[in-house]
Amino acid sequence: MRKIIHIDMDCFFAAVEMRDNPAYRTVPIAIGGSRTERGVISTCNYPARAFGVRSAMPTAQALKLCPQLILIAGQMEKYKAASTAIQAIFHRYTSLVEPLSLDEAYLDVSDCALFSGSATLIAEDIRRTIYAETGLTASAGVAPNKFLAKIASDENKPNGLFVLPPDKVAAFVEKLPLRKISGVGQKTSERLAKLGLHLCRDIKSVELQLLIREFGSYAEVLIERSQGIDNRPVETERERKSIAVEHTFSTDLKLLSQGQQWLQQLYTKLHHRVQRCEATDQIQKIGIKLKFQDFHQTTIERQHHELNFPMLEQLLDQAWQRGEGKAVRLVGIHVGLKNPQQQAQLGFSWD
Ligand code: TTP
Ligand code: MG
Repeated sequence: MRKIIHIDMDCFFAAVEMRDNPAYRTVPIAIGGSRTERGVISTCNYPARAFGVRSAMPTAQALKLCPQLILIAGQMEKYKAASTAIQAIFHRYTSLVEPLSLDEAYLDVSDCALFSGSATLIAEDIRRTIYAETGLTASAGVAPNKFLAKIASDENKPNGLFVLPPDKVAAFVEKLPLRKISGVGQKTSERLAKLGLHLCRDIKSVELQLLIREFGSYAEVLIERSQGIDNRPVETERERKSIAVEHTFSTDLKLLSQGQQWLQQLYTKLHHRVQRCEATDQIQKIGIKLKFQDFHQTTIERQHHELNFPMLEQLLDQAWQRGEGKAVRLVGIHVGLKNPQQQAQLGFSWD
């Protein structure tokens, strides 16, 4: 049984601004784009959230909800410095740290001997240390896997801790809304609701074949997560060898032109993810994967140092021909990243 901690800083960018300017601490503030040029809010503090202001909301809408909202342009350098500081703190407890973004990470503390191995006490110590050294508050979730730890860190936000011990998992997931499962967005959630599925416990009553027909390979994730199962390891950035996105179609694609349309969407998604992982400089190859209607799959890769759409189109064409007329049930694209030694030589490091 593993012990995973998920740490997520509270209203991160806004918290940095409140720390550095006491006048901001009790009034609603938001970090983000201007009111005139169709800006959007990056984040806001909790007083602003009381008015309904949220991340990714157009600034104009935020100002309607909260006219006295103080808008701050934000300084990414300051947020990056705070991020580096918290990542360094994580590494004092374990080397198994997986950063998810500037303000979030998973830690696998299964083998951490501090505090007699109590993940709860380790999490409290991490929160205390972060506050002492950066003046910022963090929330933490402790659970037997990444999926549950991430949900747990949200339970007592801000500045809170939530521990989900293994013997409480079954009861906890029973009542958990399916949309808490990562990957269940608006669309999937609506499709689930149409089938009468709202909570994790509802999945148990559905025929496996129906789930597979409706959700393709994602059915497996739904079944596992809804039982509180998540065997994904905590992967340190150094171990990450590739970044991939893929899509399983509800109806198999017969035409290459349909594949090309999907490729555009997948490309946008992958591009975004590579940027989020700050991996743009680490790309070594790009590739494509197709799974055919008979479940056979094929992969083609090319050495290349950047994401390149025309090259992916070419690879799609080649891979499609390998199917010799078979319909395609899944398209995936990925980038291969430089190996850890090469990354270290480039000075790539979080610690
Ligand atoms: P989050 O952890 O999603 O949000 P948060 O830390 O501001 O608030 P919470 O207390 O709910 O955790 O994101 C971390 C930072 O990433 C956030 O401070 C600003 C940035 N961000 C954006 O720029 N745009 C976005 O849409 C989101 C969600 C976050
Ligand atoms: Mg946060």
